[in-house]
Amino acid sequence: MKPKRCLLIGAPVDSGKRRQGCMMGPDAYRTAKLAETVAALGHEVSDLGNISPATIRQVSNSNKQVYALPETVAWAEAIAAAGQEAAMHGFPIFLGGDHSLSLGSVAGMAAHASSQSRPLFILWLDAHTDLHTPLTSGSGNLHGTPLGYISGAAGFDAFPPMPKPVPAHQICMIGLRSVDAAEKAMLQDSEMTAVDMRTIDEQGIARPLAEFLGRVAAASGLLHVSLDVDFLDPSIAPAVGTTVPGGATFREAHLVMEMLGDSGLVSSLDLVELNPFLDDRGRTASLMVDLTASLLGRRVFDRPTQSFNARITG
Ligand code: 4U7
Ligand code: MN
Ligand code: MN
Ligand code: MN
Repeated sequence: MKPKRCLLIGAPVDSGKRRQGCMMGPDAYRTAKLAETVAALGHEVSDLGNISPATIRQVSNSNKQVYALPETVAWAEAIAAAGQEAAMHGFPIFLGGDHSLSLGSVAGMAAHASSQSRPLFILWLDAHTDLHTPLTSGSGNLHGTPLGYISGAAGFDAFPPMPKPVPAHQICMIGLRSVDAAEKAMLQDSEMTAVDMRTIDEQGIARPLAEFLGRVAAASGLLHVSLDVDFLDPSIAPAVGTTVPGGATFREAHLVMEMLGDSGLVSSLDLVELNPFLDDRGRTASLMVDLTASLLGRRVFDRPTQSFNARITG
């Protein structure tokens, strides 16, 4: 793999849901030696430290259930600005922080893609679809809304406008097993690719991923990957507030990251939803670091991947 300039952006945002702890995520990744691990693969790594939210302003919202909207908007503004700046200089890795982080990271990457006149594709590795809006969310937890925002849904007036909403056919979700009725309805007439765990059981995880990567490559797109800890099965990744049984296995998760790395298409990465307060001697943090290593080129043996992808899709 060509050496990258990896820029670690700590974003300890914890306002996207009521249960706290994701604020400790960036330091857990540092403790699990993320920077050292990535550097050992031959990449240049700079840890930019933790960013702070922008100024918190009062914002209006009609859904009284929504939790910590002003804080989450302030975080999104800061994360988008830091991300757009970092993308001009290297490969941003956002260390969350809960998944409301992506309200900022993807906005930043969308602005960057737009400045490069390249289409932005999104791979969402998650048990959930995160398609709610501040108007539709039943829980009021904004970590369940970033794909709504990214895809241009209504109800995000408090947030900076998405530079360019990501077209539905450029969004792929893999790992789904907890989807609300309202979200199912939103998916119904949408062109987003939604791969649930049953599809993975029946077809394997490589096939749908290779199909999506083929589309990214054909469009010369940039690819932002958002990895929610709850994509993984809770038996291997307990440190998350929203565990759902039946998630990706250790090897399924590594295979995804290896294929992403081999594709050479990934331009930015979110590591989100790690709650170190719920971890078991750091094993979830360490697994997330190892998955990042797989994305960035750690291999047992190198193999000709183009032919592998062709074999899977062909
Ligand atoms: B995560 C949920 F109701 N849909 O809106 C909601 F099931 O970032 C869950 O994927 C959201 O962890 C999960 O609160 C957000 C719920
Ligand atoms: Mn600069
Ligand atoms: Mn999520
Ligand atoms: Mn989730």
